[in-house]
Amino acid sequence: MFRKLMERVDRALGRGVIDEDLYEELEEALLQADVGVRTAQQMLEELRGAVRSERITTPDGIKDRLQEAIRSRFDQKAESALFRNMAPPTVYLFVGVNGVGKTTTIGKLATRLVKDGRKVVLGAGDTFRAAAVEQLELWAKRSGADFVGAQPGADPASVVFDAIVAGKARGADYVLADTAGRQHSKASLMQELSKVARAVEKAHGRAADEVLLVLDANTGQNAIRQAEEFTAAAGVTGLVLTKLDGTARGGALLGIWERFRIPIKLVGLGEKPEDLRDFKPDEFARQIFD
Ligand SMILES: Nc1nc2c(ncn2[C@@H]2O[C@H](COP(=O)(O)OP(=O)(O)O)[C@@H](O)[C@H]2O)c(=O)[nH]1
Ligand SMILES: [Mg+2]
Repeated sequence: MFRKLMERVDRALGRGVIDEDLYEELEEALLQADVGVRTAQQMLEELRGAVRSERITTPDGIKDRLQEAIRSRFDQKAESALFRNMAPPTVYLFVGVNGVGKTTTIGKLATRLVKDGRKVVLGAGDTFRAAAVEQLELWAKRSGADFVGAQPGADPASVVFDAIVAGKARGADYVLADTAGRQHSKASLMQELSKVARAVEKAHGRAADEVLLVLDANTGQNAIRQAEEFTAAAGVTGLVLTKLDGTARGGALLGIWERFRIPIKLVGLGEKPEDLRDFKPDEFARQIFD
């Protein structure tokens, strides 16, 4: 991740002089990595200030400082670990547009939780196509989670309701509920998500413990638009950024964090069960420079 950004930064720094051209190239590199204009400019301002006050003269010094600028942007005041409710089952609702990696993330998280000895129920709230239900069922089998399925076209809210009722009856620690990202309009998306939210409350007597918005890192600035719509529709409590393997565009994460201040909880680094990580600002900033 960020490989292209760092190639550009290295090239710019390779000349060995800190001048206006260098700052311009660094700004260009940040923009190319989908860091928004405002954020990129702020980071460059910070960098200029640090170069002056800390008398930074070398490319390595600049690089360290840029890394620090990225890391400090992510200093999450809000809790970034997934919330675990002391009154089980803890319920996570996964939302996001089609293809971002909701189902895969649920599968990966189920794998992790089951490995940790938790009892997990997966709810197939994406009832749009039979294949979507089967995909989640396969993840349930692979991970050792229980599965509450649905007929294609069934009401997503009632599937989520059933999954929570089953989770309670079976003494599950977690219920992870999938939803469909396909909607004809913003209005119908809101309607469906609020219906699902009501079903969670009805089944459980409380709201979902986390509403996790899944975003594909490859969509760049478009991810910001999705964040806008889903935060309005679904009361998102955390973000999951997928497909950070093999992309140069992790920079959108900075923009989303700056704008929404929703904690980033998980990142997806591939399609395999183990390709899920907690989001750690330090690690993220360090990886950028590997
Ligand atoms: N490379 C990569 N592929 C991913 C990742 N997460 C999901 N995918 C792939 O993205 C595609 C869509 O994922 P899916 O979970 O079906 O998305 P959904 O429609 O939001 O449920 C699938 O081919 C997944 O294997 C990731 O972190 N890295
Ligand atoms: Mg899916």
